[in-house]
Amino acid sequence: MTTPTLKLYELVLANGRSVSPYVWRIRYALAHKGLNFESVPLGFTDIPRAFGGEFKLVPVLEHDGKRMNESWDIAAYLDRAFPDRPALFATPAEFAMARLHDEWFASVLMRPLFGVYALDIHDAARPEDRDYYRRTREQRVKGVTLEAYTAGRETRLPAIRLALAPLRQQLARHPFLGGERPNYCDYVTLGAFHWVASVATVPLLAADDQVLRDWLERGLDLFGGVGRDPRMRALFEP
Ligand SMILES: N[C@@H](CCC(=O)N[C@@H](CS)C(=O)NCC(=O)O)C(=O)O
Repeated sequence: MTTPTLKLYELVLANGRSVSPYVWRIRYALAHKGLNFESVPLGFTDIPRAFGGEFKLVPVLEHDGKRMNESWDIAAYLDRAFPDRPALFATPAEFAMARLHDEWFASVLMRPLFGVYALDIHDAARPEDRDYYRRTREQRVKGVTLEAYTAGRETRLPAIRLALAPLRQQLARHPFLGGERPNYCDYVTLGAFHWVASVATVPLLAADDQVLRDWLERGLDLFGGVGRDPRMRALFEP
């Protein structure tokens, strides 16, 4: 079924791949609801121009000419605007629990992951975006260069792998974080792995991390394989 009125503004790298973890969760959310969309690829430095300064970050979703940002607002909007499609959040409690999952993942994992992949993102960005990315990200880490910020990054991988233990425990009980079927917790988490897989020059996960490997394979296969992309880099050590 086509829904030509939806446009998703995405952040892309030099190879054209969509990189943002927040965009990826909306890609999955749209697929979950069976909604097609037109993709509008933007580089880092295109974003302010594309929205006349109204939005500084993507995802931005356009529906019937109305634009909105913030991935959580977009996800909630999709359930309101398309109530006849499969719900992303079956109840307010599910919405609240998925937000809790996102808060946990963001506070425990997103910054350490940035610490490992900050320079890889720079190197994978479009050449015309690299100076902007470096300047803004080095400001964010108090003027430390991306090279210094990521130095010795391999030594930080064991702690990150350990921090993923709650996911493995849940996935030993159920095929998806959401239980028998994927829910927004899966999309939030898959989004982060897509971010890493877009840029990683060092694999995040150990070769024998079978539980996460199996879940990722299931996640990539969802909705006819929307997550499959030959440009993805290895997430697992050989
Ligand atoms: N809270 C926002 C975060 C979105 C966000 O951080 N987007 C990043 C990409 S991961 C972005 O657009 N960055 C552009 C820039 O830094 O100029 C959401 O959930 O949508």
